[in-house]
Amino acid sequence: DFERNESEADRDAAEVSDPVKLLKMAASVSLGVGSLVWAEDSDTAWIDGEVVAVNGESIKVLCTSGKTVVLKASNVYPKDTEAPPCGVDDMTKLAYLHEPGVLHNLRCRYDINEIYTYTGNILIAVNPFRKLPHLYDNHMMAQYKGAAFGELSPHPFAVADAAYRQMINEGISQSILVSGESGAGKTESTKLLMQYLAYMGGRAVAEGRTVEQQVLESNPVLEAFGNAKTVRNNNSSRFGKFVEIQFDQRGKISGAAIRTYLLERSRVCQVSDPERNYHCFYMLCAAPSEDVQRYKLGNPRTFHYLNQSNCYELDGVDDTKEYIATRRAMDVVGISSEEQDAIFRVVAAILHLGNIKFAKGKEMDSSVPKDEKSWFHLRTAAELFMCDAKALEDSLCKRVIVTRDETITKWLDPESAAISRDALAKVVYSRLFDWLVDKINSSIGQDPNSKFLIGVLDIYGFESFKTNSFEQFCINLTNEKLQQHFNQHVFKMEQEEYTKEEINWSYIEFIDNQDVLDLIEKKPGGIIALLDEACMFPRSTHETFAQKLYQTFKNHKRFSKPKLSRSDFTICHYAGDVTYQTEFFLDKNKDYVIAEHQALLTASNCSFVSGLVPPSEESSKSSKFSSIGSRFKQQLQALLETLSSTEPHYIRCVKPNNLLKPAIFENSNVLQQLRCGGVMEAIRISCAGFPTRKPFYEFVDRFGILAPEVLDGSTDEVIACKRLLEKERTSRISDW
Ligand code: AOV
Ligand code: MG
Repeated sequence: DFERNESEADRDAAEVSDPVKLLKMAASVSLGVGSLVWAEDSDTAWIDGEVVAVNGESIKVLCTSGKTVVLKASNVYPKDTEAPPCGVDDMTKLAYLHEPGVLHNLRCRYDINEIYTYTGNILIAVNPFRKLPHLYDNHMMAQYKGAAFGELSPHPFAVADAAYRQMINEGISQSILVSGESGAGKTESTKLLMQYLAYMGGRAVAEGRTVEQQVLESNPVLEAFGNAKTVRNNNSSRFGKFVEIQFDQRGKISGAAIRTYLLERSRVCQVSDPERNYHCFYMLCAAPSEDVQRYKLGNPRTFHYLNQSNCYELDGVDDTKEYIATRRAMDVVGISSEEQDAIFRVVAAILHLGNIKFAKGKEMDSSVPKDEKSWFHLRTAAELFMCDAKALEDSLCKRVIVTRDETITKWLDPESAAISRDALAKVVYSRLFDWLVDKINSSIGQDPNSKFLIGVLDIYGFESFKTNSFEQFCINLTNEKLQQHFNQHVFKMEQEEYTKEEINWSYIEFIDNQDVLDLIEKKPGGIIALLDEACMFPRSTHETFAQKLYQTFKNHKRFSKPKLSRSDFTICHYAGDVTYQTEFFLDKNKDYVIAEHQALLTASNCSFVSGLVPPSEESSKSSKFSSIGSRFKQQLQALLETLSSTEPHYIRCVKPNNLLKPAIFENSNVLQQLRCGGVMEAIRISCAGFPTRKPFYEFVDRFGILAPEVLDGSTDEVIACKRLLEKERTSRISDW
């Protein structure tokens, strides 16, 4: 590494905290008339052109689009004229590691279907939105097996292979963290990683249901129940997932554990056009007719939980086939046919439940099923849940209040009864999902003697929508935590590299987001703690909660109150500001089963249904409060502890456009993702030091012309480089 001398490094030390300056420094070559450059552009982010005039700090550029612009020098970067037209497979091979260079490189590669690129050890994957089967077949896996990292084209297989070999050679557990926004390709990448690990760690013998087959087949099962079409992705995972694959001494897969995080519950009852509810509902409606009859289903358009949106079918997806495939996958992961029957009975019961409408009853403020149709759906739901129809009606329309001296039965008005119905549907569905995860885990089995593992994390990326609720709050907390982990790791890797080459790196800093984490999860006093407090205090509303936040964090530099709002708050996240609406925070944070629902399900004649609500929770009638936020925080804590004990590898997925179409690469969109995913930050850290790394022979090749006399052909490259540098220094001094 020769790019700069010490005095320059000293000078830079004072400026390292400014990323723009840093990037600029990394590209510190003087621009003159005729220089080929990248100029900042409001439409395309960056446009290339040629400098036609320089006037102090302002530079005039003739762009390739034909227009001429005058820009400040800080908005113009030199263009890498040596990079091959089809790009380089590792960003660190670029002569200038700046934003336009990185973007241009990704784009050139994407145009020729090279969707994978490294930035050092990080793999960037740009979603092709088209099938590229040749990239992932057995032949490909065989090629990557044992190949040195960086030798073949960048690929998830290479990352998985590096993890696997590091685990075997050094005996250290590994993790592969896949991130990116919705639809960027996290789940697809995760499946490729699992496919490769199953290939490497599988047993050659065909045992029927091998552990690795079960691990792979857990994907379609969890996707059927936990994925749905959203505006951002036709197969969007509505939960986070960490799959831990355990290996024995010989490197063979000996067990696995799947942890899931925060399934989106609201979707079960509420779908907005053009999204869909969870895939399993449509699959079951499209099942072979004997199954449709058995579960008393029919056209999905007749169910309230599905017909709130006009979308029923997905392009290129046949729900009948999916149903059969899901059943087969359930067989493989060890779900018996009786259990499968119970699962689909519950799914069907939820659809019938959703069709029960309520009208005013005889008593004041009471409710009854509205019409004969509603009565029919109520009876059918009860039948499918295998519980008493009257008990179901009561649990939806009444509440029993136990006071010190008496028990009072209170009616619910039609509106409250509908809320009660939806609460039941959500609880049953989320418990069903948890049951599936538990079942898959116990049937795959854990290996208590496993020496090491490889964990694969597929978790929701940073979210910032027009309205952001509790879910976004939790998702963004996850991303803050992972970002901290990522920064610390990238920083550590840089340090190690420098120590190896005996280079002083003490001037490199990185931005730590500990202050945001404290704001959210500090105990006591953080936002989650204040939310829990509000949930336990009966008279709190979202407005009193917001007031409390405003008071507490008045002077916090990561927190602010939007001017025209009485209950929103804004957090300044590492990836940008997000304003949260507190309206449903309190409700969504409370985790409990309504006692009447608990009693209803417990009394079911179907042990599967009663098993969904274990009796230990019967005490939920008491005011004992369990918080989703706090539990999620603990889950994250445990996840990060696991991750810290592993050697991490990173895959950053990028979504090239929001149309979900091939061959469209939107510059600004991609840049935003590179920034949010920490790729730019990783590059920044790298730029703070010695970003350009050239092998010795290239250096001699490029600069040998400056002092041809030091090269006598016989000297080795390292000595030749040293001589070249010494020669260069003495000639500079004599120039003075
Ligand atoms: P996500 O997991 O990142 O979103 P997916 O992995 O589901 O995104 O990818 C979205 C869609 O992009 C897939 O259904 C494929 O159609 C396509 N796709 C992604 N990667 C590839 C690939 N390597 N080759 C071909 N097509 C691909 V979300 O779960 O919404 O955050 O919550
Ligand atoms: Mg996904």
